[in-house]
Amino acid sequence: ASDREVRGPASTEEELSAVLTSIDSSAIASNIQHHADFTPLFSPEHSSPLKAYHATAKSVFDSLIINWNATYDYYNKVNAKQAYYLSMEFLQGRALTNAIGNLELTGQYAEALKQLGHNLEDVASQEPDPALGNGGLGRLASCFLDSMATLNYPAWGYGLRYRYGLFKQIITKDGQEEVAENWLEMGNPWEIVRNDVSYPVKFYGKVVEGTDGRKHWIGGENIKAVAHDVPIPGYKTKTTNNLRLWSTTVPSQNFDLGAFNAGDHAKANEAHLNAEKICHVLYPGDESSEGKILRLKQQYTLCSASLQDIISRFESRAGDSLNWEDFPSKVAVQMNDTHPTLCIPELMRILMDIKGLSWNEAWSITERTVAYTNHTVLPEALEKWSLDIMQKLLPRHVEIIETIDEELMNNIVSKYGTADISLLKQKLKDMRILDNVDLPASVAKLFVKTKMKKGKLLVESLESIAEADEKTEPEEEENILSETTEKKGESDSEEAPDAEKEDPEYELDPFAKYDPQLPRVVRMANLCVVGGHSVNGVAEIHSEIVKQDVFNSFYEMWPTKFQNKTNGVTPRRWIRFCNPELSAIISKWIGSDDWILNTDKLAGLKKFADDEDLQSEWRTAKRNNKMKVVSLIRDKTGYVVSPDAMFDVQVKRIHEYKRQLLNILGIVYRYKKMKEMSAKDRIKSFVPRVCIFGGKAFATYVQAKRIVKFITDVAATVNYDPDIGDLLKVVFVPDYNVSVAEKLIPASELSQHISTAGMEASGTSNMKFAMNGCILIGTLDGANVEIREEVGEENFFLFGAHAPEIAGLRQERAEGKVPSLCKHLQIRSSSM
Ligand code: B1H
Repeated sequence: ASDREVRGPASTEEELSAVLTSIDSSAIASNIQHHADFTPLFSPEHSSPLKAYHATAKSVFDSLIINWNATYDYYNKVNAKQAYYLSMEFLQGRALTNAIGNLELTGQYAEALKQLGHNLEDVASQEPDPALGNGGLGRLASCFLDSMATLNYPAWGYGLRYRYGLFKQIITKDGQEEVAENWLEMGNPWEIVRNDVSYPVKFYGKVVEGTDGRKHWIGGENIKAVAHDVPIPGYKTKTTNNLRLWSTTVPSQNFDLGAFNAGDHAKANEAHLNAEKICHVLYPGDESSEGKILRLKQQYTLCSASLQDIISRFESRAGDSLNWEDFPSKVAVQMNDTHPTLCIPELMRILMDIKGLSWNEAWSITERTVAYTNHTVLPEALEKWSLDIMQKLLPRHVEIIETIDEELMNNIVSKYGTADISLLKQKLKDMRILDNVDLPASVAKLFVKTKMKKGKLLVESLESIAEADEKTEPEEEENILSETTEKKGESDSEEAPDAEKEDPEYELDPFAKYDPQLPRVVRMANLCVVGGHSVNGVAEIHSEIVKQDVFNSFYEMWPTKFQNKTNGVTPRRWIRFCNPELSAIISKWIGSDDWILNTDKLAGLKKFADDEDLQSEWRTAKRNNKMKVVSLIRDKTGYVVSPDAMFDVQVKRIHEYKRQLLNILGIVYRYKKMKEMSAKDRIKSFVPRVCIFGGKAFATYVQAKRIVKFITDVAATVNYDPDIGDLLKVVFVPDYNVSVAEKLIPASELSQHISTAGMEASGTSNMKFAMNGCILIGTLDGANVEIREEVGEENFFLFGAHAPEIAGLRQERAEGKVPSLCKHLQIRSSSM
């Protein structure tokens, strides 16, 4: 059915069945009716939009299944190398409009629903918007899935099927309140439960050495991860990939029937609850240690179940010619940030303890298989796990991590040597995976000083250090322990230790010891950089900061590991489907709709930029989109805003570094200026604006919640001020999510991307706004830099200090100086 040039493996043969474009609307209508009649989830008497939605979704799902199965069979048959995107978050947004759009069946479905007395838009709006992600990171994962299917790449997503996604945000007079979002309440027509695809996942227990020489992880708590599959259709292609989400339950034999029959119902259900709570919520509050353990269990469940599944697929596709060396040429595991870091020790564990490979074989395979995307350089956001918690929960993985850490240290020692001991210390400090953990004997011996004084030994491991020292070659010893060689020579003498003689006492450099006051932690990002073959940042400036700053020592060690992959967004969801009117105008003027597959083609509009007809069509589309937002704002906030005012939008997670506070303070300033003027001057001096905010604050992030409250308070003051009228309105749209974004972005005229330079890794809404004909005001941060290059400086309001200036400005502030206004900070009052 597709006439586009096919590029991937999925369409190079005739394996895949045709996309069902030939289906006409009456066939679709009877299919929808069939589902409404024979799978009645709701009372059969009347056909509500909700019932119509479920029946429609089932009918679309039928179409997807054919291509989905065919895609799977094809990958199996050709044993394609498959990419796996492991992510704790997928912010999929609604599926219906996207699926029929990608199948090119939107017109037919609209017509079919009309025949059944419904309207497609109303029906589509019945779908809950599953919030299985926080923001940019989760949405990026979903955009990648769409693009990979569209490009016919054999690629799957793996994630968790949270029972409740991110909270629903309610705005009250006290600011943000969080309410559980039960997105599965009415069932999910877009998934298939694969009860036959499940894997055991273990926590706690202990490690024993078997007679076979392998390590065995035994006992503990055992749960079962069950696959739920969601089809990911590509656009204008037969390729339909898979998003596999795990839910957790108990292995069936675990129900304590005895306890139940004895009346102890709580005890009987304990194991169930314990297993199922792993997938209850997207981000369990981790202030408590229970919350931390749950989050770690989530991460491990994702890694363990996904890797067991990937490995079993690899084995079954390899058949009789199974060769583990082939693994990296058949499997690529991309870790979306550090949340799936446990993939590294888990793959090592499976390869060594279950498949019987040696450490070196397993390490080489692991390293070539996994890769890591970094999404943040904020120190507080770099994941650190308590070693003590991890040791209890995943004892075998901690052993493996300790060995990786030790090998890393040996690498560092051989690269930097011991001539400059403070450099060596610095490198170990920067790069070690374990932080505030004793150096292992093999490394600690480099930091031993010996004294001849009697006294209490300082560390228990001294014995092994002494042993290690005895084996050290004399030249090396001299080099390492130059200050103390003489004294050590005595201790190494052949003479039997004499109790009467002064015993040598070894004292460790404080560097080699842990501080019992501080927590011992595993630095997940360091493990990712060491264990993977590739590390990428998500925009040019961010990737530079990754190399030059946050991971500089690693960059020095492995310069070729580091690369940039600037984020992107799917033009299907973010122009074609969310802004059909603008899309039609673009296609008409370009003379083709191939820009939907290749956004470079949008440049074809350039030559018509001054054409008044295009401009007028463009303005009409924008105004129609604004009218929809006027209704949305009225419905959600009660405020009535004018579609003739400029829509100035800042929508993203609420965070200090994103500087919603700066935006709202600018608004307060503007409001005060207005109040100082006469009505006549006011109208002359200001362009009418509606300042729209949206975004959720993390539930325990007090400062962010205060910003939300402040914005809504400013709104309540400004919006009711009769002096101001339509000149200024401030709106906080509650519960910002993908479907709200799909309405706001096409209606925006100015959007704010004003993070402190160097803090926002990329930002992705900036791309969506730009694609919908909205002008950006922003700092030189994240992908703003590249967007500004693309759209041209004249179409971007540059704002704020540059990244390299920030440290100096902070320093000046800390010293109590008023920062010198650097050249980028000069604000003309007329631009307010
Ligand atoms: C981004 C996160 C993130 N970076 C921790 N880091 C989380 C970190 O639940 N957690 O623990 C969740 C999310 N998210 C965002 O990723 C960046 O801030 C954006 O700048 C970037 O565009 C996006 C996608 O790369």
